Amino acid sequence: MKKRALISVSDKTGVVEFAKELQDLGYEIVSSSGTAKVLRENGISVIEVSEITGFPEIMGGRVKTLHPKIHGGLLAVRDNPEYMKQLEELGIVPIDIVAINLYPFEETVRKGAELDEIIENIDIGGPAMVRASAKNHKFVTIVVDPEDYSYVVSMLKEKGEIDLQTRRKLALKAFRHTALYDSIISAVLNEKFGINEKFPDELSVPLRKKSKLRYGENPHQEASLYVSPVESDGFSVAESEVLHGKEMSYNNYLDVEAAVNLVKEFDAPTCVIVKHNNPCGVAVRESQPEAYKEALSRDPKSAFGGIVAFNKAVNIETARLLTEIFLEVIVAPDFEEDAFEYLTGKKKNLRLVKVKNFESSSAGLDFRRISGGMLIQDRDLRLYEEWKVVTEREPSPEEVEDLLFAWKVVKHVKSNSVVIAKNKATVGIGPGQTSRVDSLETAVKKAKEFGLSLEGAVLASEAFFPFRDSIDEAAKHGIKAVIQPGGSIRDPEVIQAANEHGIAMVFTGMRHFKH
Ligand code: 93A
Repeated sequence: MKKRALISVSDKTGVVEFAKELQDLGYEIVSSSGTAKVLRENGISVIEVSEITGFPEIMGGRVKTLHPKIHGGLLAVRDNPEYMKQLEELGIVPIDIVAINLYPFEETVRKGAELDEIIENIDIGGPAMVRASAKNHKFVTIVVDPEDYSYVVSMLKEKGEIDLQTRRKLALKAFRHTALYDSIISAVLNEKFGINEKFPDELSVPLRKKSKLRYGENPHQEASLYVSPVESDGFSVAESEVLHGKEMSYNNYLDVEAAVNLVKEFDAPTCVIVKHNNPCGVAVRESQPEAYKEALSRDPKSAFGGIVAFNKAVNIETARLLTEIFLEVIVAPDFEEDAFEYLTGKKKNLRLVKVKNFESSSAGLDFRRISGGMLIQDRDLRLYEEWKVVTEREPSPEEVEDLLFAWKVVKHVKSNSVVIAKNKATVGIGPGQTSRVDSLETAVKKAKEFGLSLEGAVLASEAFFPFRDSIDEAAKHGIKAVIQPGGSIRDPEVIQAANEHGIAMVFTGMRHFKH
């Protein structure tokens, strides 16, 4: 009996060549109507599915291959004589090779189609055939990716068959393909129906590999970058364009994420410099080069090899300054043409990264892997619940501006975190200490190291002060205003300390732990 190949594809890329090769190798080609038409037009003889089923395609193609004559052929267990006898009696012919790709659901969503059209593009018969063939991989080769046509053909030419290990690999790929397809449908409809269920009982998160990374956090760890096909029209660091320079590393992506999320908090020209996921200098100024100069001056030692983020397109004046020290990445909504020319001319390796849809807000959830599971939460997108002055002294208008600035920064620093700021620039940042007063000490130490005055500065703490010690310490250095969530049982003691020192204090009612 002649070997049979079933081909039913929406994406017709490479299908004509593939079918021709199979025909030359002695396969009989079976196809659904659209595929059959293309193949015939290219001189390939095809048996239409409807000829086999004796049933026309109905309801505009909603039902075309869903038939025992097809599915019996896909699921035929060649080494079971009883089953094979059944098939023979019913005139069902086994199918050996199957090439399918599904209705373009994602593309239909992306082009902004109406819900009816989106739903019509949910493939039913395709996945059924893909899954049947993958289940029966012991006898059937299932190809879901046009990229695989050529090596399937070469293996057939070389060995006369597809070996079992290859059939298994292709089956895994096929199951992953239908699983991804369904997870995308579910995610898209969740949004389109306005149901927006965030924490369903079962969760499948669609992700598609974008690139293999050179290595992970360390050279002995393997790593890859995956992107979300359903978040593709929003703010995306994963889909940033690396316009120039060395390949982005795993740590570069993490630092870019940290830097960009912080710089997005501001409207006026702002520069954020990040090292190991924490900011080491942040400044808001009227002009971008000023913002960069100020941010850099806050901790030039840490900034070496840092990630620099801007909230406006990088201009030529800033570009000139950026080539003065070694930096890993410059990330921005864009680069002005002359700035881009200048930077690429001066620095071969410097990564220039354009974030996708910088202006859109971050969507989706925050995922953290733990052994055996995953922690999922809302992103920390809000700033404060209230703005309540709790001290006798009200902060001055300048202090209010600095408090708000420091509060935005401290939200993006690893806990425990303290940020000291003045004139809308950081003066000292104390990240990731195990006690709050240690964070304060780190921030003070940084300020002193770079000759920055703490007199008249403000202080932000991402969580409440458990004791008055930090306030007493801050007062010693001339800190004049403090912002913190409040909520400690010792708040009265902390407020009293502030009053004693003439410090103004604001409670935000919102904590920003960052682990
Ligand atoms: O509408 S369906 O869900 N019903 C079916 O019975 C069916 N059979 C194949 N979609 C179905 N297909 C899909 O049609 C395939 O997965 C493929 O994407 C497409 C190929 O159709 P045509 O050959 O007519 O272009």
